[in-house]
Parts: sequence; structure tokens; C-alpha cells
Amino acid sequence: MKIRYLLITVLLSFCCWGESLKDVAPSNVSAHVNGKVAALPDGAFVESRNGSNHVHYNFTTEGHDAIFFELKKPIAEGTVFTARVQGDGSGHRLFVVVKDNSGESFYFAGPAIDFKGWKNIGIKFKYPKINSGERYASIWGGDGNQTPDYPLQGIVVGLNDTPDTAIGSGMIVIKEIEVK
Ligand SMILES: [Ca+2]
Ligand SMILES: [Ca+2]
Repeated sequence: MKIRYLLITVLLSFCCWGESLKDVAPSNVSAHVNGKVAALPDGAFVESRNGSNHVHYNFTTEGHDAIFFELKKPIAEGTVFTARVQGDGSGHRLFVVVKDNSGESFYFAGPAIDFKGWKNIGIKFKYPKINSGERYASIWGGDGNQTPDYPLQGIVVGLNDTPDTAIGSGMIVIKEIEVK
């Protein structure tokens, strides 16, 4: 009886429950400033409280600016990122980067933060169909086979300024993060 229960639990944990990342502390908080990886601008940081990630952004240039952080946790498999987000109505856009078991990175654009208050959001991992010899700018690093190899190492969550010419600071909260 015990073994049967254990088996069902294991099967469910692989197929249906998704992987909660709410207990994972953000690491490698980084920025793009004017299109390049750079030190975090003054006032830009991520603070994690009880699984709520408070993302304080400061976009300082008329070029592309972004802030992003890593959540490192092995994830058996996954096709969608879900979270609850408290928006600031700025219109900046979320993104996620999925890191496969070799560290190969896959970028996926998310929704605009054109709302204030809490909202459930989802970002689907739509892997492009790869034709041989074709390279995608949205895929880089790792084993370079342009295929997500499981288990994933974790994900990167970020906010892109939208449009690039935007300048300004603000704060959004991202919590109840799951990959399923
Ligand atoms: Ca900008
Ligand atoms: Ca790969």
C-alpha cells in the first residue's frame, strides 16, 4: 500500500503538479544598460520576501535596458511559466529564459505590465522549429543543440523596458512562480 502511494505521488509530481519556485531565492541579479550587460543602476535591485520577489527597476538610457534574476532549481520538464504579478501600469514587458541541463538558454517574451494591481500571468515555452543550419538569436550557450534537454537547471525572470527609448524607475512584484 505504501509503495503504491509513493508511486502515485512520484508520477503526479512528474506529470501534473508543476514545479514551484516560490522557495527559491533570486540569484545573479543583473542588468542590461543601453543594450549591454552592465552593473545594476542605482536603485535597481531585487528583494525577496516570503516568496514575493520585489523587482525595483531603473531604466537609465534611451537604448535597451533590462533587469533580470535567476531562480536555480532542477525542473523535470515544463512548457509554461506562471506567476502572480503586481503591475505598475508601466507597459514594460516580462521575459523568461529557460536554462536546459547543459546551460543552453532559450528566451521567451512575456506580457506587457500594462496593468496595476495583481494579475495571473503565463508565458508559454514555444520552442522554434529548428531547420538544420539555422541559428536563433533567442537561443544561446550550453550544448548548442537548440533543443531543451531535461532536467532544466532553472529559469531567468526579467523585465525589458518597452519601448527601448523608455527611461524611468518603478517596482513590480512577482510571486507564486511555477513552471509546469
Ligand atoms: Ca531605455
Ligand atoms: Ca540543449
